[in-house]
Amino acid sequence: MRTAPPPLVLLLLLLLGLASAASAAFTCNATGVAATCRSLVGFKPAQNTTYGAIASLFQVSNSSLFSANGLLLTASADGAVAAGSTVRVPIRCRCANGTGRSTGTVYTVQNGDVGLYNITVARFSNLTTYQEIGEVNQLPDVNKIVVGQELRIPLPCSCDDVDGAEVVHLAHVVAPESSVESIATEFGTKASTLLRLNGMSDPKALMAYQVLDVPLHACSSSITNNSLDYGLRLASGSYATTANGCITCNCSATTYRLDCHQSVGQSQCPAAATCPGGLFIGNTSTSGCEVQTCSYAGYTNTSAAAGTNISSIITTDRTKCSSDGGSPPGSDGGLGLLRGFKWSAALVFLHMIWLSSLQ
Ligand SMILES: *[C@@H]1O[C@H](CO)[C@@H](O)[C@H](O)[C@H]1NC(C)=O
Ligand SMILES: *[C@@H]1O[C@H](CO)[C@@H](O)[C@H](O)[C@H]1NC(C)=O
Ligand SMILES: *[C@@H]1O[C@H](CO)[C@@H](O)[C@H](O)[C@H]1NC(C)=O
Ligand SMILES: *[C@@H]1O[C@H](CO)[C@@H](O)[C@H](O)[C@H]1NC(C)=O
Ligand SMILES: *[C@@H]1O[C@H](CO)[C@@H](O)[C@H](O)[C@H]1NC(C)=O
Ligand SMILES: *[C@@H]1O[C@H](CO)[C@@H](O)[C@H](O)[C@H]1NC(C)=O
Ligand SMILES: *[C@@H]1O[C@H](CO)[C@@H](O)[C@H](O)[C@H]1NC(C)=O
Ligand SMILES: *[C@@H]1O[C@H](CO)[C@@H](O)[C@H](O)[C@H]1NC(C)=O
Ligand SMILES: *[C@@H]1O[C@H](CO)[C@@H](O)[C@H](O)[C@H]1NC(C)=O
Ligand SMILES: *[C@@H]1O[C@H](CO)[C@@H](O)[C@H](O)[C@H]1NC(C)=O
Ligand SMILES: CC(=O)N[C@H]1CO[C@H](CO)[C@@H](O)[C@@H]1O
Repeated sequence: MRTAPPPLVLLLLLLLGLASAASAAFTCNATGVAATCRSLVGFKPAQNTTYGAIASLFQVSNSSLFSANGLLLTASADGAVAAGSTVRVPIRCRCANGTGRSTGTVYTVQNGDVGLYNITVARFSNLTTYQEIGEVNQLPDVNKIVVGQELRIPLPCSCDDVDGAEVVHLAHVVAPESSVESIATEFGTKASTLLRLNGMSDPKALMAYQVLDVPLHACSSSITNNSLDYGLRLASGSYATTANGCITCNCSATTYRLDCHQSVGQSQCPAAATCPGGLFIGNTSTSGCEVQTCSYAGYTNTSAAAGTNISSIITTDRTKCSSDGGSPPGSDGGLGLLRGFKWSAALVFLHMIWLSSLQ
């Protein structure tokens, strides 16, 4: 057991002003159902590790970690992750009082953890600060920790739209040699957007190891706000399974539209369900100038009689006639893409009924 505090390190840091990034929390003004979403943190392990170890460190499933990084679900949890490489970890974000935070990760203090600062650097690659861990866990003294103690680890996140568009927020730890411009280029955003989002006025104020809120272009989805997976936003090149694993959605960088289809090899799912026009989820049909896509729009989970599980997947049918399409006036940004689409009112409820394994 050790409680060894690094008072000198802390004191030095405070004196040098290096600890000024006391709050890594991101702005999040979203309210209501929009105040909860899926967000990402860019984790850079300090030591060689595995996907499985990262999943257990952040308490996320192996499969959600694979899918957030574009790996197949059949990837091995023992797959090696080299020190210093970046792995995107999907976290559940909650917004309150203007800031976004994830508190789903609980860390158990281990032998060799010399204090909260050491934990933030050596275990969580600077994604949080020792001040915030102290605050969230109401620790009177940030230097007093004991092996076996459980600490909630606050991680920065946000659910806000950026410039009117849906994004996935990524908590990015700034590498020493990078600039606001280089980070913007790396993640396909604008330097001005990064500055505004992070409340910075001067790009030169960027500090090494500060956590930057980086908005990633998200695929637009048809998931409605009454669905249990509302807020499932995916960045390009990633995918996720949802609706109790029955639906898999991919985000492709070419269309920036969420492509969802029935998962293969899931046993507790309903038989392939159809949309109007005989389409299956994810199918598109073209007839003349009309294009119909059967899109996944979410699921609900209404509890039924004991032992029975009923969920409903809602699908929306969308049609486009190229006669209204043409070339949309380019005055309204990203929304221009949706011009010419008519959203039909068709909603299909697919009942997924399965017997509980408990008899
Ligand atoms: C969020 O709210 C704060 C305080 O009300 C405001 O200063 C800020 O501009 C808002 N941010 C966004 C992105 O709406
Ligand atoms: C990930 O997979 C490993 C190895 O199969 C397993 O030990 C671990 O429990 C899994 N982690 C989670 C969070 O499911
Ligand atoms: C970490 O893994 C890399 C290969 O990915 C290897 O070259 C290196 O020796 C490993 N380092 C340690 C400390 O095991
Ligand atoms: C938000 O602020 C209210 C009132 O100031 C407070 O009661 C509440 O605990 C705060 N919520 C969080 C998550 O900080
Ligand atoms: C933190 O602890 C690790 C061992 O977990 C150690 O190797 C490292 O030097 C420590 N870092 C600091 C900054 O104290
Ligand atoms: C975390 O920050 C410390 C300095 O505070 C630095 O030495 C270390 O390399 C950083 N680690 C990562 C993964 O950014
Ligand atoms: C859900 O979306 C509908 C429109 O699609 C809107 O009228 C309603 O206010 C939204 N509900 C919530 C709780 O945001
Ligand atoms: C979705 O992504 C997964 C993993 O990259 C891939 O195996 C699958 O074929 C993709 N599905 C579609 C419909 O693009
Ligand atoms: C669905 O409802 C059942 C019964 O109320 C509950 O046990 C289960 O956790 C719910 N599933 C989800 C994904 O919310
Ligand atoms: C409903 O399904 C969920 C997910 O498979 C399961 O965790 C839950 O126990 C089920 N509830 C009932 C009442 O069968
Ligand atoms: C025409 C077409 O794309 N049909 C596909 C619709 O979706 C089902 C199930 O995902 C596929 O089996 C069909 O090939």
